[in-house]
Amino acid sequence: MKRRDFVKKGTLSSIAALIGTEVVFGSNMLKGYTPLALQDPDPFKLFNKHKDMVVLNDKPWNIESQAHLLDDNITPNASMFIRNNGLVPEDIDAKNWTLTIDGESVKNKKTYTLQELKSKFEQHTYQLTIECGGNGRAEFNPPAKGNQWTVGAVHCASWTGVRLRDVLQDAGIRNNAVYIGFHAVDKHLSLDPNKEPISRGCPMSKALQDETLLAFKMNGKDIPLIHGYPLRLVAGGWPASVSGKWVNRISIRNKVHDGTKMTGTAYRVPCEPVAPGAKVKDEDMCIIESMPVKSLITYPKSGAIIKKGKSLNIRGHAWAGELEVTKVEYSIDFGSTWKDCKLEAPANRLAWQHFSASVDLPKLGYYEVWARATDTKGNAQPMVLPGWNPKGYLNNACHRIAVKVS
Ligand SMILES: Nc1nc2c(c(=O)[nH]1)N[C@H]1C(S)=C(S)[C@@H](COP(=O)(O)O)O[C@H]1N2
Ligand SMILES: [Mo]
Repeated sequence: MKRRDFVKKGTLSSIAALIGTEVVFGSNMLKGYTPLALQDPDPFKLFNKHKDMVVLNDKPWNIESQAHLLDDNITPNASMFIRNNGLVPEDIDAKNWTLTIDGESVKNKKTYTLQELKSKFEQHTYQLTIECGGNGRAEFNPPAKGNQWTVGAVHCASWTGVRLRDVLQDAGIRNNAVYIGFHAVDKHLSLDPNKEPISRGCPMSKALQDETLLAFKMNGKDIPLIHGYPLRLVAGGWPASVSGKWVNRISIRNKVHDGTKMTGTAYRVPCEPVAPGAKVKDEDMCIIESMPVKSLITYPKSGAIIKKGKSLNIRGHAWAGELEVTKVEYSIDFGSTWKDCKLEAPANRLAWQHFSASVDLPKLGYYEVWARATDTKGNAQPMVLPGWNPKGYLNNACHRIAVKVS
């Protein structure tokens, strides 16, 4: 039973049990009245999140992680950031859930139950790095509107599902297909049923990759509601906005998908670099595809104090969108000199890679440890903010932590 129903039907003593103490003048409450203590949900309890997560917005829910919470190789639910454009759907009926494949370029429009998807197609599990296009937005100047993510809008969980490719091919893909677009059941903030909060997609080449899944499990369990239960599109390495949660329809399009947040300036950057603060025309903005190379020091937590004479063991993860990371280096002198970290191969394509190093800090005092990753094409993270863009996307500047030797 949902808490709200419980409160509606609840007796005074059950309400008291939920609040944890007696409601002193409770018998005066009107029938159906919900006490304030039960009106304002605690997001950490509601979504099973770590108490150090940072709430950026509650309507819609946007909750950021922090570097030190992302230390696990496979991100647990408790540390996964939440990004919503609309209202979290309630009353999900997984038993009667269906996925429809339609669009101009489908050969036969088809609808599958969740059970059919699970039994008809081979299942696959991949660890996939999913980073919000706006991760790092808080640093841009002039500032960009939108959630002020710092570094925590990224996760790499393990996703299990069927390949989108297998399902699209089962329905049949016409030769003129260029893009897919997802549709989901979350509601627009205006509650207007004709408006979708978000409906994005990707070119067929990305849709047909081995690792692009229609997932029904995350870290071996049902996907938590807030991350897309019961069915989620996952397209690792691309802006997380492509990975539609609560998906019930995928359209095979004969043109670039034109759903909500595909057009205008959403998830687009200037096709050519511009000066900070410049006005950019819509037609000069290009859709973000692969995310850029990036890394995060997840241990120790920034602010750590090290005993003199001890070396400092650092570790973290690095990822590079569609590419692999070939090198992670660290610097303790503000980027003047760099040394190699130990770097592991990814668990599979599009999974983040783990790095570690033993860092010698020569004398007492304050240091910063910076990390810099390089991808297979030789692109390295910039030491400071990369190209300014109107919406504050793609900040892949080197992550840094402060440490003190005392
Ligand atoms: N249906 C639906 N899917 C969605 C969104 C949404 O608002 N609705 N937000 C997108 C964006 S912008 C991001 S960054 C990711 C966030 O995924 P997470 O909340 O599981 O971390 O979901 C994407 N998929
Ligand atoms: Mo996002």
